[in-house]
Amino acid sequence: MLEHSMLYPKTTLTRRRISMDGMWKFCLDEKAVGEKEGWMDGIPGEEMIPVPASFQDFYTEKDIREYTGDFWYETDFFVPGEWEGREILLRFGAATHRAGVYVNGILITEHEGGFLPFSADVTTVVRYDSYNKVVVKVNNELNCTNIPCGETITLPNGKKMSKPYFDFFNYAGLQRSVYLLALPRESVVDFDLDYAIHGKNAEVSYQVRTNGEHAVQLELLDAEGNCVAQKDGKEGVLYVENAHLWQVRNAYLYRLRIRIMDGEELIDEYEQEIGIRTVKVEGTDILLNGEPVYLRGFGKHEDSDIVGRGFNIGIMKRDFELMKWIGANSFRTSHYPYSEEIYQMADREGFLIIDEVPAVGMFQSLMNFMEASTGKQTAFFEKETTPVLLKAHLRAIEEMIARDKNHPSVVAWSLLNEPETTNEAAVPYFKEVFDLANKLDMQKRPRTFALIMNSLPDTCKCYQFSDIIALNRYYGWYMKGGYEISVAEELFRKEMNAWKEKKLNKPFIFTEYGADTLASEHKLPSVMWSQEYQDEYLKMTHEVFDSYDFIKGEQIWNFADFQTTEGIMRVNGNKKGVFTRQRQPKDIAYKLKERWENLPLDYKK
Ligand code: GCB
Repeated sequence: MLEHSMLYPKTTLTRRRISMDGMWKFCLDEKAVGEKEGWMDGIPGEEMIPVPASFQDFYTEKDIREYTGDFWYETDFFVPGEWEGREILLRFGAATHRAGVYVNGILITEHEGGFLPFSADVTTVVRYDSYNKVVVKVNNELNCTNIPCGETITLPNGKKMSKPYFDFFNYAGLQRSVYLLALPRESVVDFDLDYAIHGKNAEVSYQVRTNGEHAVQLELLDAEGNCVAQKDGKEGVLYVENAHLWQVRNAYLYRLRIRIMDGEELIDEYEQEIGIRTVKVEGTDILLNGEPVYLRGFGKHEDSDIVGRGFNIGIMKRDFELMKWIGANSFRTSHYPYSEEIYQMADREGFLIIDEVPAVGMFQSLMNFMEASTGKQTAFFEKETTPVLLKAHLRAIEEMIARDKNHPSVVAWSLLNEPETTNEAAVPYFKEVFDLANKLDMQKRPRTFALIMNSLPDTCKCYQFSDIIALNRYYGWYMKGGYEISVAEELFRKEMNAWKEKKLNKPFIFTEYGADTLASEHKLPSVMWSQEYQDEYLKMTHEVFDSYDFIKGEQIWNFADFQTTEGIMRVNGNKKGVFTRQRQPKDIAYKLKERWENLPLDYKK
């Protein structure tokens, strides 16, 4: 069980939250001398940097952009005297990829994993009615004992460098908001919900976890603030008459209020918006509220100019506007859980999320996207260090599910992206990963993983674990692109026919397909990289999708162009975006809009 609550930080009658976002002191630690030189009491220099943000793209020096190793942040925070007697926490939305938090010189907590929140309990070390110092040592090295996987090399000139086994730039830092929190000593720690719909009415089953013995009360408020159901006790069922269901692109949110009471006295109060909906896989259908849905949308990234992977509230807004404009209804949080605010927005806008844990890079290659198409196999899960990796992976799943389980938008868990599955050693690894997700999720949402190009009907040893089979396929791009596209189509259909013959009776979705396209290039007749070729590629691919009844969704790669490691296969990043990195449409956006606006929600019912 996780030591700290993963609930989103909020101010309520009993809780206080102060944002610590802003300019923090910043310092690279090239020689790894920070601890020895006592940086936990204060870091050297006067350099300041924004939080939240990735540190890489602010600077003009390449040595900073590519910097790999330890780097430190520092700021001061004031703790009001009236908070004495409460639990005082510093809550980090994310620190990529690992961090140690020092307050007033004392190491309070360490956290591994760069895309999920953690808290430092500073109750016993803070000074009240005065300023306190927080120093955070962050490290962005990649290895194969943590996710995402990769390696760190040292160049002959002594500089370290990240070598990701994945295709996005290794942005790092305090990339999400930091909050100072004051909580009651006895508080709501966690809650789980599950839904059942009976005609016009609904049942909301719940379990609340607190860290004390006092009584718990629940209230469910409708959008107007009227209480529509209430119940006492840490476990039970809320009965809702004439329930408004949370529907695709037509969300209705209730507000769940959880209180801990000592007789008439309020000890703690926590509130969260929730949506009443069910999710289920039945045969080859994905059912929302019992009705089949066809997914259309994107694999995305948290990625934008200047702030890198730092949470950017303006980009979030623009992305949702573009997704609405184009007629999308879903996205996958490739390749890591996104900032919590993005799920809140999806809850409001009625988007379906496939929530992905940062288990990417489990096909050992610096160019996995290319090499998987050549049939290359790597014995990734046979390493001596695999048990250590598995532990980190399971921990990330636990944190992700704890953080995201109560968002109505989250309809499936993606537990790995493009792992090596052609070797028996993967099987026990997968079993643990899939079993844990099922155990932790009260709603038992469908689980999936994205299959890489060499995970084929006759080579993949792990697809049986998936409730939804999710394929990443690039026929006509990495395989037989350009004038050979007719061969690509044949090979694609051959693969789909082989899946069909397996009669798996499960829904298939495409979690990736796409072609790199430069917004600047037009060419008639088409060549690869031109906008015309992106169109041809999609026409072919969509025709294949439309030919198979069991294909129940398409999430194109990628929503927008994004930054990657530099190399001969990437032109200042990956250019498979339907939109540019600045969030303007390529030509294909208009074609996709036409297709998606005309596909019924229950397409292939
Ligand atoms: C993939 C990966 C994704 C890459 C993409 C590509 O299979 O899952 O991270 O960016 O291919 O464009 O090569």
